[in-house]
Amino acid sequence: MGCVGVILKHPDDFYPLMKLKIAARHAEKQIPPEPHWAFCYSMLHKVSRSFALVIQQLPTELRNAVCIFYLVLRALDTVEDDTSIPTDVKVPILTAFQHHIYDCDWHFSCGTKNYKVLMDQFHHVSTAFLELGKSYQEAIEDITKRMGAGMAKFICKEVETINDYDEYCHYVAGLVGLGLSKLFHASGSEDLASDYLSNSMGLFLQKTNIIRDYLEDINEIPKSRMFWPREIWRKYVNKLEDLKYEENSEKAVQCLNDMVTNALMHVEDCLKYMAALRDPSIFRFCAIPQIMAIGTLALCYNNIEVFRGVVKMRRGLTAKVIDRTKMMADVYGAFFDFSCMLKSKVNKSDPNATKTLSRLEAVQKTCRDSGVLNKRKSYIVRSQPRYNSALIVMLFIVLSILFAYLNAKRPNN
Ligand code: IN0
Repeated sequence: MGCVGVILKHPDDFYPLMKLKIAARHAEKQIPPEPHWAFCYSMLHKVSRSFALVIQQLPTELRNAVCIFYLVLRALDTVEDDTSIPTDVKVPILTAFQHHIYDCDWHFSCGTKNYKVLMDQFHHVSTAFLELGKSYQEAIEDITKRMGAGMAKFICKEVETINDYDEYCHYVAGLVGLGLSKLFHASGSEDLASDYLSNSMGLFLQKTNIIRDYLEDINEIPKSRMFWPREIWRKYVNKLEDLKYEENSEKAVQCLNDMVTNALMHVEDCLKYMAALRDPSIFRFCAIPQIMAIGTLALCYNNIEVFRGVVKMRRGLTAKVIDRTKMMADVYGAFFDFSCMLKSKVNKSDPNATKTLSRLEAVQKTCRDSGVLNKRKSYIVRSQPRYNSALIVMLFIVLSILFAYLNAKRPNN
């Protein structure tokens, strides 16, 4: 569907989309003048799109630490992901990464596109890292060390059991939660959150990514990447790749629903973590990715398209989440709405229906018991497009501007 079609189908996406565009323009103009910081912030915008905007809203000192933490993690990820690096070269790089961040002369060329630039010019990241406060540096160093070791462990090991799955997700995302909690605490704005809840925040995000990216990971060249645990998929197929074949559609969707049900077990911990945050900008930074995750799970659940192509929340819905997430009431509201959507998709004949429904009911109970589910705009998408007069006027204005612009650009003859 074209841009105009999407706006016609979801007219209330228009305003938050415009706001997001303006915010992105504004953020891009705020790149710091020092070359190393300029590199870090422009790289952040290139690799993380909307998430960069939320980082940008953090208080300056914490924002710099999070920006560097994010780029260090991306660099580690680039090394881990690059299948052209032999294992005996890759493992020592991963396990010594906590030293590389202190060394402005270190670099290792790998990855493609923006990630190649990040790796080639990693000295800018190290230079900026060395300007952070000691407590920020120590938190980043500690997590880099533990994550590098964990990634190295899983290079030679497949994700067999659900325990392995939780362990892998702990290394690549749970530790990010632990690191961020330390950075928030170091900034003086938050109490130190428990490792357990911090880990759950990362696991919920990473499990959602793993579910959503099934096809991309299985089709990876030269070698598939497999993160779905055998303990789950073996109940449905003999090989993980069999899930993508049309003749296995029914089993594939059941397996997918099993994976979503597994991810849902982290929701209550995530709500607890977010409810304890005090600083509004830190709260938004944490809450937006979490709402995106539950929204993505709602979209993926019972959806065969996960095995056929890309299933992502539409840009307008992302813009709406960014626009509307201000306090815990908004989070409870969003989790309640997306749980409703998930509940409506559960088929009684699904082998995990009872478990899925009981997890969703528990989430809804937490949201209801918060006592703040009041009158608010719903995230649930109406299936019928609504054409309202405000939209038609808006569209008319936009088209007129576009027409005038195109006319002005026509060469005079
Ligand atoms: C993140 C997380 C993140 C943000 C806030 C609190 C967190 C607490 C625990 C763990 C992770 C937390 O959020 C980002 C979100 C992101 O990058 N979104 C992408 C969208 C997309 O589809 O990729 C964007 O471009 O906007 C996240 O996914 N991860 C991440 C990485 C580093 C940091 Cl500092 C924070 C990655 C991951 C693997 C889930 C941890």
